[in-house]
Amino acid sequence: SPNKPAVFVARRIFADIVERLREHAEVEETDSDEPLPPEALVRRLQGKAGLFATGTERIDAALLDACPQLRAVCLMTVGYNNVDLAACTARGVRVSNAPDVLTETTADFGFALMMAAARRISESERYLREGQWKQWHVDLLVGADLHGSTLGVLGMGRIGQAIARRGALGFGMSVLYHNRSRLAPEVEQPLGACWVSKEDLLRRSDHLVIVLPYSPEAHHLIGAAELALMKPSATLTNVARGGIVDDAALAEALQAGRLAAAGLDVFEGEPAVHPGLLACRNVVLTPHIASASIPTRRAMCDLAVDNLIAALTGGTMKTALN
Ligand code: 8YV
Repeated sequence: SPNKPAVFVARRIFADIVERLREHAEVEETDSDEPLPPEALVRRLQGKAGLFATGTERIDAALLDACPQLRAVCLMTVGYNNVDLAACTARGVRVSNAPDVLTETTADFGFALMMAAARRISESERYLREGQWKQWHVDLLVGADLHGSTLGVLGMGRIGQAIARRGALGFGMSVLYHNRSRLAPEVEQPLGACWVSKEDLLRRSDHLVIVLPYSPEAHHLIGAAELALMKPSATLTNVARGGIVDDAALAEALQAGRLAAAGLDVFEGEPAVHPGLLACRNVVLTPHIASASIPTRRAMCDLAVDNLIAALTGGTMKTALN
């Protein structure tokens, strides 16, 4: 109907969720799993008041100026590092992300990656599949323990806290964290979590997990100098964003035995992966799937659709960013 606002869905998502959006909006969608090049996105956005976005689209002043009818950008992701929020706000474009709905799923996966790295699960499976398993050795594929060790959380937001909870309450780990601000005592206490400096966190952690939002200030926050502070027996897990860790420096540290193992779901320049990391046996690599459970991916899409409908019908977005 001509009264419904026009929206564009920038990637193929769940068909029934698009149908729900159609009840409130004139929907144009792409059936593609490929990211749209910026020019194509601008073209498809002509005349659209809303955008259902997947976090990878660059939403900047140039795009906004080329799409003057755009009123709302709703992301199905928690990370919004590809959105120039100030440029949106200046043009009256409302923006939302999708926090909370993916917290526990992402924490589960971060924990799984950390365990896989510590206990060498990927490496063990490769060993078995390659037919190398001929006999038992006392030190065959021995790894590091999680229980009783020190968990370090860099970025103690929702997901960081959910990982800390798993470590403290489920695995008897001591929890250290570094964050711009300290948690309230009533949040720290049940986890036994201690705020420490970034340097102390690096020095003291047996298992470091990175769960920080990406920003230009966070670029290469973990580089060669930071990795050098870590214990050679430690593991590093990243479920945040590529670019926070200097992948070349990490590959070097892993290859040189200056770090025991890593679990990585995100990469600089993904979907490309640094060849040095691909060459390391002691790293578990996954294709940015930490939030990828069926209920969670659906909840992320549902939340973005709820926000889009609210923004375009004069309602209140549940998780507005501006
Ligand atoms: C997405 C994410 O799967 O929410 C986020 O910030 O990183 C993931 O949940 C990914 O960003 C898809 O582009």
